[in-house]
Amino acid sequence: MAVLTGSEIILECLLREGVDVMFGYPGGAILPTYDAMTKYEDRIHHVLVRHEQGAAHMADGYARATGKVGVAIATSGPGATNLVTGIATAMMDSSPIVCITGQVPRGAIGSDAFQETDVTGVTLPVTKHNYLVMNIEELAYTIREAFHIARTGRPGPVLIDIPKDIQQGTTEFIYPEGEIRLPGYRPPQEANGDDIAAALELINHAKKPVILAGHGIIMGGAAQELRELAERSGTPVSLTLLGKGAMPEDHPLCLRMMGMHGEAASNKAIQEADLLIALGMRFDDRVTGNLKTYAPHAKKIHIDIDPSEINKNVRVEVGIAGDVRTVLAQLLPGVKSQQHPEWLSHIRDWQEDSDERDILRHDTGGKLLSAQVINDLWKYTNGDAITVTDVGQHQMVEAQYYPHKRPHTLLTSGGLGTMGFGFPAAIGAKFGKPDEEVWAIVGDGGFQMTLCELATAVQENINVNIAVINNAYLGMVRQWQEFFYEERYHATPMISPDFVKLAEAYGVPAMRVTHRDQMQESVEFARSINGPTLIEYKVEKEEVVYPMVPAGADLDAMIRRPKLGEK
Ligand SMILES: Cc1ncc(C[n+]2csc(CCOP(=O)(O)OP(=O)(O)O)c2C)c(N)n1
Repeated sequence: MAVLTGSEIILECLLREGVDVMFGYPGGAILPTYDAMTKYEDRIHHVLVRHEQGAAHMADGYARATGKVGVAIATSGPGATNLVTGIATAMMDSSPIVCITGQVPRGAIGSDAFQETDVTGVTLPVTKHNYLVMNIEELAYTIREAFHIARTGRPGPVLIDIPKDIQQGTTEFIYPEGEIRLPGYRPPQEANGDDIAAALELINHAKKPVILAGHGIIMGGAAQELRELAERSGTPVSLTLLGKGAMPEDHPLCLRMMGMHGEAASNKAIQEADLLIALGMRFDDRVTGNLKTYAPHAKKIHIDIDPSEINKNVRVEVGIAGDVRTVLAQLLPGVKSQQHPEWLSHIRDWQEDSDERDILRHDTGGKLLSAQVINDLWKYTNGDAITVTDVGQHQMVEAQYYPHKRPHTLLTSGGLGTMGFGFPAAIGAKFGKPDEEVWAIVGDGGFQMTLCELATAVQENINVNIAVINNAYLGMVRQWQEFFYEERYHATPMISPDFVKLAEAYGVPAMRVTHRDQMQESVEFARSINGPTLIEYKVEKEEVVYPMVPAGADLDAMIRRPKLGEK
């Protein structure tokens, strides 16, 4: 049996988990593991980020694009605390990542040693689970358990804090094969027969049903089952932001996005429905609006892997804690084949009304609008790229104007709404899916939070295209000021560097687009370069994303864009 150092054990265990890339930044407390990496560089590629937040987002982007566990690694103290925003982002969106942090040596813990932070304490509320390894004999099993917890049940981030002397110590390495047994951790799988019967009774007798499909469909690999349920029961499907890709958005039964900036028809259908079938979603306040008036006529079925989500925000008639794919497979044989033509034609009327309000139908007098940019990106990438957005207006415009066909193709920070996520997450996604075309779609504000990763993209020669939608404002906040704070635009006008020159200073080829007729050229330019590129789209400064449900308002109390000719 081989005697290995703790650091070697970490890397051996990562190999056995199938890890071939990790994102990180070195420092004193993790240096033994960095030193050991030199022996593993041919099997595990380490990507040197420029800020640890970027490492966590890259691991997250990798996880969202592939469904596999992403790995970030950092030193103690500031290295570890810099990861926290990325960990919280992964937690809110159920993304499986494992973060490894160095800790001061065991004997120094609690002494306010140099770069000591209680990282398990800090990350307790934002991890699915975390560990401080105090015994080298437990190291290998802990890593195995961490990956198991990250990827099973409701996925999420797990952190392992490893003191420096544990990394330096030695022991016989025995890889813990066999089943992982965790008392109290049994992610539910199947539904019981009574619940299936109760759900079928509601599905087969509904007149105005709507399916609500969330991230769980994508993470749970249930897109095919979702489609079968929709088609067999004739039920239209409304998507959460993170559910985009769960069903092709050009499918006749797809109502596209619901919620605060969702499609009006989607929201109205939810409010008029007599049955909601909620699958792998969690009734976030951005999708329900006012809970007191939410879907008042609907009976509700909720299927989710996390039992604590059932009856949390919305009380349901049938709540099933289970794996959404398994439970849908149980349901499908009992689902009656039917159509709901009247219901669908009613919904189509709402959709036609929305079409008349579409900004793309308006003559904008040569101004470049973010909707045009995103819709043209969709057109010239054949709607088939992986898009990774940042947070703000451009994120919602992406959701509205870039219809997705496949799961895992829109990656975005939904739950935490983390500005700075988009660009590093896109780098992570490209590592996970090297053969796919990856676009980071970011605002001028959020991009400036993590643009230091341009250097990482150059060092790795990673082929990510960056679309900076520059409106010279913190656009989404400006919109709230316009609607709800009497147009007092305080702290939202934003100066930016010359993004083209900045990119070029990093060694990233770049171009600026000010007119719509440059759109195709810009995509061709990005595609022609095998490495990172940046395109700055100078769009109208004072756009508004419609429709909008004001925070806490009824879901169908939307502020709408006027129709052509209306004020
Ligand atoms: C880290 C962080 N800080 C603050 C916010 C609040 N916030 C939400 S959207 C937004 C404006 C984003 O501006 P920009 O990146 O330029 O994108 P735009 O809305 O203009 O498309 C802000 C400040 C946030 N979501 N995340």
